[in-house]
Amino acid sequence: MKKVLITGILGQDGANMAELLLEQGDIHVYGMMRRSGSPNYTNIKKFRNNKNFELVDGDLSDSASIDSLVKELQPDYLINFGANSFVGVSWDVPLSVLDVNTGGVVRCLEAIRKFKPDCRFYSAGSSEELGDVDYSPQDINHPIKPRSPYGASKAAARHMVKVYRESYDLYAVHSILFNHEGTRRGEEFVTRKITKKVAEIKYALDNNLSFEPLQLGNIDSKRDWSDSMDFMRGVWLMMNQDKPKDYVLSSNETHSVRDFVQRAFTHADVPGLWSGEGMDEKFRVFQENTVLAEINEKFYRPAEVDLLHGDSTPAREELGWKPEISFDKLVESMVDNDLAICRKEKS
Ligand code: NDP
Ligand code: GDR
Repeated sequence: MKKVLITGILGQDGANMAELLLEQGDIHVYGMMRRSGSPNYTNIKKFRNNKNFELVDGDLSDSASIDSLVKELQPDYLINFGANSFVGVSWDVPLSVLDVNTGGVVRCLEAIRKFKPDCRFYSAGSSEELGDVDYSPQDINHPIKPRSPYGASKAAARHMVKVYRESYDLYAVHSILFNHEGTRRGEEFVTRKITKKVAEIKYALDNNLSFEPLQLGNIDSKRDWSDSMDFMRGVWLMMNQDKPKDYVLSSNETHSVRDFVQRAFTHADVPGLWSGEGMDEKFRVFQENTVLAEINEKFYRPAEVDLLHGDSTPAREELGWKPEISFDKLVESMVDNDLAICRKEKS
């Protein structure tokens, strides 16, 4: 039975990848989590008791813990989804971001080099590495021009993966993942923040309750959003080729935050329109004055990546990968999920 060690197991991608691999029935998944704080097991509750699943302790900022996991478990694959992944806070804790996102990758590579050199390594790179974009759509050859400590930390990780791959002949991949979301998405990211609030507002309107509008920062920023499950299939394909190669995964479409808001409210049967300008722009119920969403300066970032639009043609042609979940379906599934959670919580 193949052994796969996944870091960041309680996050979105770690849980989705574990679910995908466990469905195959012949893979043993070790999910690495930090034992500190108060862990949230929501994302893994569906498979936590699967006989082929085991939680293990480790911290990407601690070399000893990564070394001993690789030495003892002897994994065939190490898929590194653990990270300080929220771009917005990366200005507040830049050194911690660098330590976990770059140092963590080097710690994994070192552990593999020392204790299991044939273990295949996956590093989750990001479209945030491209940052100040030169052209659209962006492919794997796009210059690296990060705009945040997070983006810079991932760019440095990318260089380290290349160095280790070439120096030690490791099967190590650092792919560029554009934004990917879903029902396991953390609530601080804009898509989930929107769908959660849409559900709360819908419930309030249906029950004649008062509510606070959704508050957002830069609604003009554009992202290439996909469903995380589609990406997990792509990552697994990348990990099972004859030779390691870095690919872009993206939907090849781009949508603004403003557009996401409109679609999410429309799907919840609360159609509305954006009106006004700049900081005074508001999203109101169609032909009414009720404000559903507004701008709050607090959610702006010190520097922004204005436009992300990927080109994943090589992954589609060479890996035979293609996303199955459209942007509309993604928004709808996230809204439906949050409506159900909201109703359950209030009942
Ligand atoms: P999440 O934030 O949902 O999950 C990240 C996980 O990493 C969390 O569970 C967190 O654990 C864990 N973690 C944080 N610090 C450490 C540490 N020091 N040691 C061990 N684990 C740690 O991210 P996603 O699942 O969305 O993303 C997965 C990976 O893909 C990340 O590397 C992210 O940067 C990258 N990526 C994601 C994209 C996306 O759109 N989702 C796009 C491009 C790249 P805890 O629960 O304890 O906080
Ligand atoms: P991003 O995702 O920074 O692209 O990083 P996020 O959802 O946080 O932001 C997307 C865009 O929305 C704008 N925005 C807001 N964002 C948040 N979080 N909250 C708000 O209130 C808000 N208002 C507007 C942001 O400014 C931004 O332009 C994600 C993460 O998963 C990274 O780990 C990953 O590498 C990249 O995607 C690709």
